[in-house]
Amino acid sequence: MAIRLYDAVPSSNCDRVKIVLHEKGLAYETVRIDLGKGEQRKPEFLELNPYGKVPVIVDDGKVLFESCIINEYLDEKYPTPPLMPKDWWARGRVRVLIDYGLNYLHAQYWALRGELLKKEEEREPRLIEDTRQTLRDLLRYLEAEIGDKPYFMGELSLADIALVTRFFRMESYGVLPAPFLPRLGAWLRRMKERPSVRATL
Ligand SMILES: N[C@@H](CCC(=O)N[C@@H](CS)C(=O)NCC(=O)O)C(=O)O
Repeated sequence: MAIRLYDAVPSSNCDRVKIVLHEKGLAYETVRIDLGKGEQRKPEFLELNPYGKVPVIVDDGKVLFESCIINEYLDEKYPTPPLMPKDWWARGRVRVLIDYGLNYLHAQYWALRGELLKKEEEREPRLIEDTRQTLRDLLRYLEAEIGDKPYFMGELSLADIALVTRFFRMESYGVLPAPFLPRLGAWLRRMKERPSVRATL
């Protein structure tokens, strides 16, 4: 039975799971949740995910939510091609990089997003520019971390996949490209060329 994915469009959190499904060549069917209509708060959806958020997957009748947890599950259950390094420390690093790019940056990212979602006349241009700059400064850590490697851990891993959907948004919010983040720029171009990413984004 194909994996069922409850998704929404657009949703960078759902895209993160779709990229892993594509990388692994796994068949899946989607059930579209209309977030604008509040379908994620319906009792039948809350039974699947009490957080009231997509993505959710059902695999062999078993339910999972939270995109990064789903991705680790998919990688463990369907190990080809592997998307986590074998080394224990390197596995920890994958999780640290994901935490940095998604959680540590979240407040600034969310503030910028909130400002850009306002009507143009209600936006504060100074706040937008300052927040973009703060985010660029926070990204210096990831710039140093990727170094001259094609992917964060050398080979493609769940870190690249978790971060790329957030980076797409950052690009559309004007955070990237930045002259002092050339390696992240090159990594993003490399990620965009992957069939899994092209099929998803
Ligand atoms: N940490 C969650 C975040 C999921 C999330 O925020 N999903 C958004 C769509 S991208 C959502 O369902 N929002 C609906 C809502 O908050 O009401 C994950 O990684 O899966």
